Amino acid sequence: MEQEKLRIAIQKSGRLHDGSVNLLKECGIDVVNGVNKLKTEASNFPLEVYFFRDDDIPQYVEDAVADIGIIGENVVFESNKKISIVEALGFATCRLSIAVRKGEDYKDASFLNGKRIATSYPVILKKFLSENKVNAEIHEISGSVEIAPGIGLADAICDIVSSGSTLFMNGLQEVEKVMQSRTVLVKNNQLSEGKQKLLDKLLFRIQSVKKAKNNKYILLNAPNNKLNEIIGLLPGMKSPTVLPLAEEGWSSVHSVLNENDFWDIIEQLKAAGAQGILVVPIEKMII
Ligand code: PRT
Ligand code: ZN
Repeated sequence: MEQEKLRIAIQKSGRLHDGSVNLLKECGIDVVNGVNKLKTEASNFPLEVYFFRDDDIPQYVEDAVADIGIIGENVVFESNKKISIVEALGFATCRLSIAVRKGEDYKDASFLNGKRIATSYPVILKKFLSENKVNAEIHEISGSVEIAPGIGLADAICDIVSSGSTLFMNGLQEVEKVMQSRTVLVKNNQLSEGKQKLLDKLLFRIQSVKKAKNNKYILLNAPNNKLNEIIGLLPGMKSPTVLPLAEEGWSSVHSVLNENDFWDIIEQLKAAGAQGILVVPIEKMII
């Protein structure tokens, strides 16, 4: 019997394309470049890769044209399809915000009452407005939302923001954060047992890659009389590895540090007498 394959839908081109292909690559899955193709196959994992517009992916995953997909949470919530989020992927993070013309005296959402708001996200915006008891007119437009206030098409916009420079360049100020959006892996709700197993295998790899990115491998030299203090500063996966150095009275200490605690702990290690500190990226982390 032919082996079952998992079908993943990723963005054909755009902000999520490279991140999606890179993630698969980091998981040890080679995807032949398929920019002009609808579909390609991984050479070393039972995976078929489909290239779609991101907005179409929720429907295709719900309809089981693809089993899983990579999209922004903004698209997941806007589409309202019966699919499930399985994992946040940690790239192309952004937020969906409301912005008004610079200089407007905006105090709270009641400012938006009776106003026209241009957006490509009518579903999410409608929910926000009703939660905030605002009665505004929603103008759905599909691109270049940020120019709408400037050309008199709207009084406000609700759009994706990442650095904020698009708003700035269009004379707008961000006034409400409607949602934070991460890029996520989604799945069809009725995966066969075989496909779920393949997904679990892929997820295990994705989680190992994510953990590795959040952690660094650290090597340092410690005078033996400071060893206990230095080891006490290192969380490590279990406990640090300690090896004697050729020079009497010194040891080499190896451990793993979380990115978030990194600078704090390095300072403390130096203060405690650690020397020759080396910090190296970790490729995969299996725990
Ligand atoms: O052709 P297709 O439909 O597949 O692509 P698309 O044009 O709809 O999507 P694309 O590639 O622009 O974005 C895909 C996903 O990336 C979005 O659904 C978000 O989840 C995520 N993402 C992350 C962003 C941004 N950052 C982003 N900055 N999507 C859009 N933008 C746009 C935003 O619309 C605005 O025009 O960038 C501008 C704002 O950026 P700053 O940096 O100036 O604030
Ligand atoms: Zn799109």
